[in-house]
Amino acid sequence: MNSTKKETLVSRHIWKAFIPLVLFCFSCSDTTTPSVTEENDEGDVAFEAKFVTAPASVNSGIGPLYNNISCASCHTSDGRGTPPRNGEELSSMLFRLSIPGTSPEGGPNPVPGYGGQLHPRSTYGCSSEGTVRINYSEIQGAFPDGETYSLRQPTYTLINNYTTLPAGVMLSPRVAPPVFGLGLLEAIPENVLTANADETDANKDGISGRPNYVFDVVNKRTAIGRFGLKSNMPNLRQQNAGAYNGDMGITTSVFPDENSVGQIQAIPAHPIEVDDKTLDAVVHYTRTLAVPARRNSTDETVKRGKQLFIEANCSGCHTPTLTTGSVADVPEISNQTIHPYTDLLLHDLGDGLSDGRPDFLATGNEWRTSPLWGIGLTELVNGHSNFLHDGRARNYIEAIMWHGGEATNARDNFKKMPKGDRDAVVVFLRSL
Ligand code: HEC
Ligand code: HEC
Ligand SMILES: [Ca+2]
Ligand SMILES: [Ca+2]
Ligand SMILES: [Ca+2]
Repeated sequence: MNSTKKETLVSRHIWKAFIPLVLFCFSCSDTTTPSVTEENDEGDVAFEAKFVTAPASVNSGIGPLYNNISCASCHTSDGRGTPPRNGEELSSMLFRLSIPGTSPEGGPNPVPGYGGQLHPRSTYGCSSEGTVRINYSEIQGAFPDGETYSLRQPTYTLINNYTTLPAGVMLSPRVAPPVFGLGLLEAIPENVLTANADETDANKDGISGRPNYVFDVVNKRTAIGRFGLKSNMPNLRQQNAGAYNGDMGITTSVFPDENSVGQIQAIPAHPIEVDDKTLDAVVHYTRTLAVPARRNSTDETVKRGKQLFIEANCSGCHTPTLTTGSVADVPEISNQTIHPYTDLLLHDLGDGLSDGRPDFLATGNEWRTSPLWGIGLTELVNGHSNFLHDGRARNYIEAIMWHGGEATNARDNFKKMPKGDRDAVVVFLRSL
């Protein structure tokens, strides 16, 4: 990797509260000290900015309906959120909503009075749309050698709804994922993604990943999906503008209308709340936030764990290596060999993980392969190890044992491993 290209990658900021030192590379072959550009400082500040009720002189216009007040309040330290613990309110987890059918763009069909997302918080003049009660039950399991594990099965019930819900409302729980390395994922050429797809499972390995195709609202056309937990967003600009609008009630040029569809009468007309300069800075920030460096990659157990990960065919979806294309004006992310451990494709992971809610082409059972880079720092940075789309898994083993559907063979290969090998896979994941 060309080291001069990397100098503008923001590394100082990621996971900054904990480890301001190591975070410089994707391929982990050199030790360039990263610096931060002015544009990224602006994006960094904007990512953390806490919005307040209008009118205010800065960061004005939260809501009237919203989930949280800043990007960083959900993407904690640029890492991941959690489901609420004992009696806490929803904070870094949100619920997408829809009814059967599709929107004119082919996306989820919004719920009358609620739109496409549940908004538990509101400013004065509007009501909270409701919240979700989460109950967990435990499903006991055991490995052939007798070691036990327990899977936490959630049930979600929409409660305190401000107005009648139509029949057939579908809920999709989603916890905020980490936000580093995304520019590199955006820079993977589309033909690389489609080349990894195998929708009819021609090679008969039980894995039939396929791309999602979603709606690009700026260019008004269908585009391959890359972001969001069902690859339901085409690019970072739309993803970030969508987050401002959907998660915070902040309008931009991309989404100029407030999200408070059912209570629109409560809001006087007003100019957009975040201008293009700030939106562009946030996009640049999420595009250039560096991936944490690998740790212990030459350790013997880590190497064995990686080998086992490949032999079990975890790598059939969690693709270890990809190459980015050229991105105009962003040399930092162009033509890089990366190790994201994702194919960005949709895979049916079985009924156990299903949310039962389609999202463009994704069925309820299908999810985007989670990138595994950086996952090993979750506990250090976020203080927990809640994995999967709704944070139900409490550790790596539970995350793996929830895999079903196309990942059944890989999961069973893991399940059959002797304990020492299972531990080595976890040690490998912790090194990412
Ligand atoms: C209420 C919590 C919450 C807030 C606030 C929030 N996000 Fe997110 N973010 C999420 C969730 C949940 C997802 C996954 C969404 C999905 O699957 O549709 C996500 C996804 C993303 C992604 C895509 C990550 C990936 O791996 O595909 C980016 C980028 C992102 N958010 C940026 C932002 C920015 C920028 C802001 C502030 C403008 C923001 N988010 C505010 C919860 C939040
Ligand atoms: C058929 C494709 C496929 C295979 C094979 C597969 N995975 Fe996954 N993996 C996924 C998808 C899709 C998700 C996201 C599921 C969700 O969020 O509900 C995921 C999520 C994960 C997560 C949680 C990531 C996070 O950020 O929350 C871990 C850890 C993981 N996989 C490890 C493994 C290991 C280890 C194996 C091999 C034993 C494996 N996976 C095999 C597709 C696959
Ligand atoms: Ca607003
Ligand atoms: Ca709503
Ligand atoms: Ca296949």
